[in-house]
Amino acid sequence: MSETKSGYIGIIGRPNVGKSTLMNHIVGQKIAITSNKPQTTRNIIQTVVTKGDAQMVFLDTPGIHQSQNKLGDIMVKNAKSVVNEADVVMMIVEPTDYIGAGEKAIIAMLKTLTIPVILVINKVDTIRKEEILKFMDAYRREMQFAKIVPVSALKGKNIDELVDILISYLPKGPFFFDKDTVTDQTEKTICSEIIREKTLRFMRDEIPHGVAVSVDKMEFKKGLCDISATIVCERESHKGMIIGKGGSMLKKIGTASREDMEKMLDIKVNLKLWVKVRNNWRDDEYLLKDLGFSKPE
Ligand SMILES: Nc1nc2c(ncn2[C@@H]2O[C@H](COP(=O)(O)OP(=O)(O)OP(=O)(O)O)[C@@H](O)[C@H]2O)c(=O)[nH]1
Ligand SMILES: [Mg+2]
Repeated sequence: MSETKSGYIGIIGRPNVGKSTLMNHIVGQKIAITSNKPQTTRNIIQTVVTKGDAQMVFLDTPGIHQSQNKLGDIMVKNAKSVVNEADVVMMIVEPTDYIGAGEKAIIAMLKTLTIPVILVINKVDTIRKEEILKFMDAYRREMQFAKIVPVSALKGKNIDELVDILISYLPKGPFFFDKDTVTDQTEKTICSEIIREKTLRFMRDEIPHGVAVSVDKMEFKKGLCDISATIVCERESHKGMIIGKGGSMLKKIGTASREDMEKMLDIKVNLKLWVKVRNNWRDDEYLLKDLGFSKPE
């Protein structure tokens, strides 16, 4: 038998740089939700990709940002904690030669590590080809990365090359998971995230940031799955907007969510949505825990 390689790959970076899009593309399935608003990912999401004799365990993380509430603190702590479990780290950035304070703070943290750090310059579909070298140089001056790889997660550009590079940095060792394992996310969690993604897509900025979703019931019957879920928001006024005129917004969120759930579960879904107000839940330790958010040990 040939020797196998396996390892954990931490994906870190500022919010909205395309971490979840990149992980979904590599795993070939939509596991993590994505949106054009920052702070979309709230938990560490694990996916497993087995390719030949190599097994990669990706850890997608919340974007590292200046947190404004307890939820933000938990998100950032969780994101930073993955570097302690990872065998390789990928720092994802946008294509620019302006390296801001946010990136610099992440780089300072990465400089303390002894594991290989690969810089991935994402979204290269948005720039002219000639600019890439300039951006690579700007980052090279900040830190000695093991590799700098330009990609487009959205267009799937240079991703196979990135995967081969990641495999080359994996330590030798047995697989951690069975070859068919894809993620640690349960169907229930993915369903609640789908609903949050639709509120991110359809609602104005401040509302989705204060939204959490819990799936209260998920029951498979003959050819059908009954799902009940609650959208938790921070204010009565937000509740009104989430429900919309005559329930129109909630219907829109529900229909789009149901379509995605049916695709994922491959079964007809009957979705019931409720909206509840929990004042300031993002700063309430008890409610945060209740909604499944906890700090790493
Ligand atoms: N043009 C372009 N857009 C991209 C690319 N990759 C991601 N995006 C877009 O960037 C936005 C953010 O993507 P996400 O994958 O949600 O970013 P993230 O880093 O996971 O964000 P957080 O979870 O908030 O930290 C979305 O609108 C994506 O469609 C890319 O290669 N090219
Ligand atoms: Mg994300």
